[in-house]
Amino acid sequence: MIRVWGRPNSINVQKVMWTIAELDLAHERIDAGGAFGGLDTPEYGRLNPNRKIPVIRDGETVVWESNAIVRYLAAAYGAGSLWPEPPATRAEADRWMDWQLTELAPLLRPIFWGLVRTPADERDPSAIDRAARAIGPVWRILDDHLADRPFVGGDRLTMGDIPVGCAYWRYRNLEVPRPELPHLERWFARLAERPGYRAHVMLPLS
Ligand SMILES: N[C@@H](CCC(=O)N[C@@H](CS)C(=O)NCC(=O)O)C(=O)O
Repeated sequence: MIRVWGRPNSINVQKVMWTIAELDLAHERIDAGGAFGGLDTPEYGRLNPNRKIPVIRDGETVVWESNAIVRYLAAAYGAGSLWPEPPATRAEADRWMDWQLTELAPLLRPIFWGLVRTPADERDPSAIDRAARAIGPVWRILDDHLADRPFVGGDRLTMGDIPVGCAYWRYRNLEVPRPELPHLERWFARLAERPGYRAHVMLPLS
């Protein structure tokens, strides 16, 4: 039984819950973070010294950092499916996971926080606008990559789709100007057929 700490509206928790759903793993999720609190206890600090969500415990193994959790679960339970065995295919999946954290997240965060988690009278419209203009060309890089393959890592869903799939749901639901992203839209339609994506990612932004 895998135990997950985190609230369902956190993008980083969504990555983990979607992965668990794809792998059909027995699990229990404990609400933590945001309005649920619980991150400042000594016990939580021992689980994750960063006092962030998500964290998982699988037997004696504790993992924090969402993309590391997705990799762990894929390696432990998804060999040949979410975890591609050939190193070159795995590197393809892997690099889009790092890309989500390093290239996309720093631009998506100010838009999401600005429009969803900041009261209207406290928003910084110029910071939101700057990030919204900057993120379009970054998404176009993934759009180009998906022009000739159905999923990020090739013919089928891998761990590489998970972080960017969670980020794309947020992006396409934020009220900002977006470029045409036809290949991303076709990929999104494929993700939206998956029960785990619908249950854990396609949620109202909050
Ligand atoms: N790089 C970390 C970031 C973790 C993170 O920033 N988590 C946020 C939620 S998405 C958090 O714990 N916020 C405090 C809270 O929810 O109370 C990861 O990917 O897991």
